[in-house]
Formats: sequence, C-alpha cells, structure tokens
Amino acid sequence: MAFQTLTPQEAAEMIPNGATVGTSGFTASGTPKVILEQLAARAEKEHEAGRPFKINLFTGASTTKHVDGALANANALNMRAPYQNTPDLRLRINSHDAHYFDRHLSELAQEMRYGFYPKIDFAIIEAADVTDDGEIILGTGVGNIASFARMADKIFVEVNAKLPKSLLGMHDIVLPDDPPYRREIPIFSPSDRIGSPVLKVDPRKIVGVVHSHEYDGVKPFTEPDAVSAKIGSNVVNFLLGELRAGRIPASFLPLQSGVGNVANAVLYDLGESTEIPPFQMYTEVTQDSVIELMKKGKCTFSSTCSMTISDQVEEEIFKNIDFFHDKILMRPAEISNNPEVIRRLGVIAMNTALEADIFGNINSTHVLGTKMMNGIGGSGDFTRNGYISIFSCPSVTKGGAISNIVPMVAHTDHTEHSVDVIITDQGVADLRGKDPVERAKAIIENCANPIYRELLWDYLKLGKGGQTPHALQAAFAFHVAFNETGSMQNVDFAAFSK
Ligand code: 0RQ
Repeated sequence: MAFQTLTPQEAAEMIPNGATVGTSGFTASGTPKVILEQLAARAEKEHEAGRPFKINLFTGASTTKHVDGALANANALNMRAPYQNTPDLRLRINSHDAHYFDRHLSELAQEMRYGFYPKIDFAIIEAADVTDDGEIILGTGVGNIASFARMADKIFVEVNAKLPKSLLGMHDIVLPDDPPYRREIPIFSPSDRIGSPVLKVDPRKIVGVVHSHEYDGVKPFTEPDAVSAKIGSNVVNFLLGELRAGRIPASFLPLQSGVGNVANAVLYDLGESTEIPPFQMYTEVTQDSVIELMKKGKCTFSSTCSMTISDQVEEEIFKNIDFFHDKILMRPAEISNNPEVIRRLGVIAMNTALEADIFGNINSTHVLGTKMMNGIGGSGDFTRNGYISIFSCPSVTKGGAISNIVPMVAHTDHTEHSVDVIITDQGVADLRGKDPVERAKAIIENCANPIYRELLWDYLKLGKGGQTPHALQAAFAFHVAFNETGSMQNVDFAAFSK
C-alpha cells in the first residue's frame, strides 16, 4: 500500500479545533473505530489546558461509544447531524452543549453538496481494503461517505482487519447528479444494482491509513417481551388481512422496518407465517432477525444501508459469505432511503412512535415534547412515501404512568397526512379514508390502553367542533399531569369544561 501508515493518535493530531468531519457507516456498522476516540482524548487535554476544542460531525446515522459516546463525554462536539442514539450525546444535545440538526437521512448528503452546511474537511472511512489508486472496499455500513469523501480535503482510511476482502460485491456505490442535472434512480426491484462495488476516492487526498481490529459491537438480538410480541402479531395480522383482501399483491411488497424490539418481533412473526410468501426488503438497516429469515428462505433479498448485526452474526456471515453475497446490497443512505424508489417499489413502511395522538399525528423524537431521544432517522423518508405507512408503539409506558396515545402529540414528526395505520398491543387503527373524528374513534377504541380510554373520550367531548375538534386549553393536559403528578392518569378534564 502506497499510503503512509499512521497511529490513531497521529491521525487525531492532524484534525484541528473547529474542523468538520464526515464518517462512513450507518448505525454502529461501518463506523470508524479508533481515530475519533483519540480525538476525544485530545479534546479533553485541550480543555484541561484551557483551550477550546470541538468539531462538527456528520455521519450516516447513529454511531457508537467510540465516536458519539467518546466525543460527547469530552464535550468535543459542536454541530452534529443527522442522527444519534447515544446517552452521553443525548445529554449534550438537551443542554445545547452540542447543536444537533435532526434531519431526514435521505436528504443530508445532497444538502451538504448543495452547500447548505459546513464543508467537510476530513472524511474518515472504515474499509476492508484500499488500493493504491483509491478504490475502497467498504465495511458493514455505507451512510453518506460517498458524498463526504468527494467533498473532503483530506481522507483517513481505517482498515479494519476483522473485515474480509470478500465483502467486495456487497456494496452499490452511486451518487446522483445534483439539480438541474438529476436523472431517475433506475432501481425497479430491490436487487437492481446501479453503481460501483467499490468507493472510488482521489488517492491524493488520502493522508494516511490507520489499522483497527474490531467488530461493530452491535448488541445481540433479545427475545421480544410480551408487549412487543403482541404488537408484532397485530402488525402481521394486519398485513395478512391486506394480502387476503388483495390490497397487497399476492407476490407481496418490499418491507422497511426500523430497529428495536418491536421491529424484531414483527420480523419474527412474518417468518413464522406460512401465508406470507417469501419477500424482499428495501430498508435502511438489516438486522439479526432478517439474517435468520434469509437462512429460512423467507427473506430473499435486502437492499439496505447497513448490516446492523451483532458481533456473533457478523462473524457467522463472514464465514459463510458466499451464501449472503447475492442476498444483501449496501447502498448510500441517499439511495437506500430514496423517496422516488420507495414510492416506485411500493415499500411497506413500519416504524416506531414514542406517542401518537388521537387524530393520527406521530412523535418519534421528543420525550414529553422537549427532550431529544434519538432523532427522526429514516422514518420520515419511508413514512411519507410508503405504500402503507404503519406506526407501532406500546399502549402505555412506565407502568401505565404514560399513555402512548395522547390528545395532541407534544412534538410532531409525522403528520396525520402521512400515517396510514397505528398499531399497539391493544389492536389496529386503520386510518385510511377516515376524517379526524373517525380516526379518533378508531384510535381510542382500538389502540389506547383501557386505563386511558375514558379520559381520551372525555377529551374528545371537550372539543367544540371544527374539522379537528381539539380543546386547545386541554390539549397537553396528559403531559402536564405527568410532569406535575408523575402520571397521566391524574388528568382531570372536568376542570377544563367549566
Ligand atoms: O425509556 O429507556 O428509560 O426505558 O423511551 O422506548 O419502548 O424501549 O422503544 O427502543 O423501540 O424506541 C421511537 C425512540 C422507540 C425509536 C423510538 C421511553 C421508554 C424508554 C424507549 P427507558 P422503547 P424503542 C430506523 C428508523 C425514530 C427513528 C426511527 C426511534 C424509551 O424507534 O428512535 O424510527 N425512532 N428510525 O420508557 C416518554 C413516551 C414514551 C417514552 C417510550 N410516550 N413518553 N417516554 N418512552 N414512549 C432506524 C434508523 O433510522 C437508523
């Protein structure tokens, strides 16, 4: 290899205060492991010496304790986009130490190219291999690195010895031209390949190669709890009903599914159903449960931005890579989450809400309306453009102190105009074709927990008409009751009707 080998410390020394850094990867997968952790250590030393030190950090999605965790802990992040899920960074965001720009994942890269945000100074790329002429075999996640690498002045490559070179062929790297020259994205089936198997960068920009030796550290899949399992079976029964009614074609449609317990439960139940035919995914994360479905022949292909899989499954895939090679294709977020393609393919979007309101609006990001949880991620890309857009959540949280069905969401990520179906452990509210009052009746009756149903009916009665009969004086009474008394059950609507 013609490039200079650097230690992580040497690479970190080259990144100055105020720099803008873009990394490869999407979730933990494909995220660089060693340079930014050293940068965090350096920031701590600079802060101890009384000097300011912060960087702007752009990624594909969330990262890991080695990146967001370490940098947040060192208070070394200024601007951060487009998604995160790290407890330490959450604290920095909610105290405004870090300025978080929570953005649809499909949009960030193009908007960076348009010049809307700071220009990328350094790109850090995790790789299985890099050739002297700058051809890079990426790891288990792509994210926005194709754009970052094009914009960056300097590139570091972290060659991870855990990644086999046989990953070559599992990526599809392409950058759309920018308006007014943009053409169609010619993906007509999830498995259509439109780009290059390698990321091509200008080798003159590679300032050094750093070596790492570590799996991504994704936590293994846990068995769904009873509530997630019930939500999962409600989702699958809903899909079966659509299939039987002919509203989903007999050959089925590609699926998108978020991460977490509920998503795993849904995928598990889909795998168990003999009536649902083998299907494909057009999604942003391919997790352990999808790998299981592939082994069973139930999921035949996954177009994705990352393999967000536990270390154990990562090892297994690398050992049997021939089996998975033609079943998984990792693409830039701009393509994996592309609205044009999602709408063309008829992707069924399945995402998770923190809370839904009785009229069908969704809050996925802000706990009690103010504190950032993770971010919108790719949920908006898929919800707005999906064939059917489903949101699920438990009917109650924190032992019943919080109702996940509320009169009005305290923050709106997905509006009633994009959400088709809401599903909880209690049941399914199909919102298609319904006006706001009809929606409210379906959501209260089918999705709210019985301990909150009467309160929600009382709220609906408080409204004094209009297309969406909110009683504005009481719209956040659930949230206020929780903040003041520790439970939404203590709300008293009688006080508002006087
Ligand atoms: O708190 O951790 O203190 O127990 O929120 O809730 O039920 O464990 O849910 O892990 O599935 O995450 C929406 C956050 C759900 C996630 C969200 C509390 C609850 C718990 C977590 P504790 P659960 P999940 C794919 C697409 C947006 C991005 C997205 C998310 C904690 O799915 O980030 O969809 N989605 N991306 O107790 C106050 C409520 C609450 C609440 C739950 N109503 N009020 N707290 N909690 N409901 C991925 C990518 O884009 C990469």
